[in-house]
Formats: sequence, C-alpha cells, structure tokens
Amino acid sequence: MRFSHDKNLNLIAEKVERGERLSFDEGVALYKTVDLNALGKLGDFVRRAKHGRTTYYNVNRHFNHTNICVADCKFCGFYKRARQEGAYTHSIDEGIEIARNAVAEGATELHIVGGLNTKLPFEYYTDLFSSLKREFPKLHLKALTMVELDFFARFYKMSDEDVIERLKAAGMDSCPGGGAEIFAEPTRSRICDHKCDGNRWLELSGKVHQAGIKTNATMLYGHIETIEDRVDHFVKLREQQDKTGGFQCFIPLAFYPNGTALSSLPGPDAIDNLKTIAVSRLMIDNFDHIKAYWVMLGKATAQTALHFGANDLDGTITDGGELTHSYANDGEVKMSKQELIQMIENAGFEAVERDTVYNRVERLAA
Ligand code: V47
Repeated sequence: MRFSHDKNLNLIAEKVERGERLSFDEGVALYKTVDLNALGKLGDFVRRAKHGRTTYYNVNRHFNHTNICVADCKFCGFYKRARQEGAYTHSIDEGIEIARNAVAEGATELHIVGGLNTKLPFEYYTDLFSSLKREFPKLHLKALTMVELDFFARFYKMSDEDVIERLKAAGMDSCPGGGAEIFAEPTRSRICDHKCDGNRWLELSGKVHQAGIKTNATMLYGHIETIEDRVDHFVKLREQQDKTGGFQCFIPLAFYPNGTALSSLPGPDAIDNLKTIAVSRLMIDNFDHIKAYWVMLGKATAQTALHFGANDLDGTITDGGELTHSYANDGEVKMSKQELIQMIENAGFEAVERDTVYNRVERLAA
C-alpha cells in the first residue's frame, strides 16, 4: 500500500524517514495536502522517534500583572488603555497572594506576562520577581515575552543585556513564547504594527539564550496570514534555533476572534489546527517539544493533536490570568491534574508531569 494518495506527501515522507530537513516549498505542500491522516502519521512518526509515548503536562498558574497596553494589537481582546474602564495593575502584594495560592495547589510554575504599561517603573518588575523568589524560592518564574523585553530596552533606555541581566538577577528563570505572532511582513504590521518586528523578536531570543535562559516560541495563526507566512515563521524559528539553541517548545496559538478588532474572522477550524501541529513538528525539526495548548484548541482537539506530533498539553492553568480568559476557546481556563492525566492516557500515551524546563516532577503519593 502506498503511504498516501498525495504524491507530494509520499516524496516528503521518504525525506522524513531519512531524517532530512524539509524545504520551505515542502512545508507549503504539507499544508496543502488533503490527506490529513497521512500528514498526522508523519507528524506522529517524528514525535514517537523523539519521545516515544511520553506526553508532558505541568501544574502551573498564569499571572497577568497589568492589562494596560500601548501596543493596540488587532487580535487582542485583553488590553485596555490606562483610563479605560476595567484597566488594572496588580500590586506586588497581590502577585504574592496569587503565587501563594498557586504554590498551595502544587504549582511549580508561575507564567507572568502583561501589557506594555508606560506607567510602571522598571523596578516594578525586579521588585515583583525578587519578592516572589523571597517568598517562594522553588517556584519557577516563566516571565516576560521578547516584546516586553524590547519595550523595556526602548522605554527605560537600557541595553538589551542590562534588561536581561537585571531581570535574571531578580528571579526571571525562563521566558514564555508569546509576542511572536507571525513574523512575515506585511502581515505582522497589519495586525500589530506598534510592537517589535519579527527580526527583533528573534534577535532578543538569541540574546536571552546567550544569557543562559531558555525560552519558548509561538505562532498566532488563523487570522489574516497566508500559508506561506506560517511556513516562513517555521523556517525563521529553526534558523534561530540553529544559531542559539535555547528554544524548548513551540506552541501554535489558534486565533480566537471574539472580543477583538478582527471579530468578523472565523478563526481556524479543527483540520487547520491539526495540520498546524503536524506541519510545525515536521518543519521545526530542531525543537524538542510541540505543545497542543488546550485552552485555545479546546480539550478535544488538543487531545487529538497528541496523535499529530504534539507531546505536551501545557498545564492546569488553574483559573488563568485575565489574558487566558480573553482567548479561551471553550471558555474553560482551568483543568485538574487528574483530568489532564486522563486525557493523555485515554489518547494512548504516558502522562509525565514536568517542570518548566522539562525535568520530571516526582511527587510523594498523597
Ligand atoms: O502573544 C492574544 C496570543 C499570546 C489572542 O510559552 C491570542 O509556554 C489567540 O504566548 N486568540 C500569549 N491567541 C500566550 C502565550 C502562551 C500561552 C501558553 C503557553 C505559553 C508558553 C505561551 O497569546 C500572545 C498572542 O499571540 N493571543 N490574543 C487571541 N484572541
């Protein structure tokens, strides 16, 4: 039996089996196939070669310190202007209380991101991180995107290296993958022209890696971008990874239009979501982990994505931050550890709790 009724896919499958890197055109061909099963099988082949049946999850909580933002991104339903109703900035004490609850519930990670807020001094961030570390030395702070770091360097007139070193000294352990959106122009400028461009996002990732800090990478898809824009994104990420090697995980983020300036768009469908998991696994060959972020995909698609190349479901989120609420596909922003494990096992995989940098977490039985 031939592998696929799609001739292009048969040729690409041979390269994948030989472990050869796929070209830009092959990435586009993968996306254009109508043989979803064969594409999924290829993604699963690579996933099993790297991880076998292991599927990771973590126990985490999101904390969005402020929703005040000057960036005005068209896809965002979270941000407010400083004087707009609903604008907020959490105090450091509030941050500590949120972290206290998270730790009490077993969280190993606090995921901290917020708006680009011109009212806050740089010391707000260093004080926040050092206070959190003083109270909860073992809690991993996965904090601040490359877009926030770029904003700090420009707004507080500091070098990139200074920004990174001072935040690292205060307690920033790793960085989440947000703000990558879509690198290709003119698409990026059409959806987020007030924040750093794709080259700058990549440059800063490299500098953070050189400072010994791991980061993640995302791609926001299912809005106005083309298939070529997506494949370009994959190629640029793997080129950066070849240079600086500090990316741990790629997370495709399915656009959720409700409450945004792009609310007339439909957002991606399940086929597109599954294809994006598989194509990213095949194209970004030098990233270890592909995450099916259940909050945006919805639980059912995220579970299915484990058979298309994903080996991570992210975490419990536990009531989320306000940003998570703005894009939650099924309106759900928390999941128990038991439910995550059940989802993974029902899909035929072995559930492994990890910390943020993919060490296994061993817990004493309750
Ligand atoms: O950068 C904003 C995206 C990102 C919407 O690193 C939206 O482990 C869909 O990066 N529809 C922030 N997406 C979230 C993020 C993330 C999430 C989970 C884990 C990790 C990780 C990173 O969310 C933003 C933007 O790309 N986003 N609005 C929306 N309406």
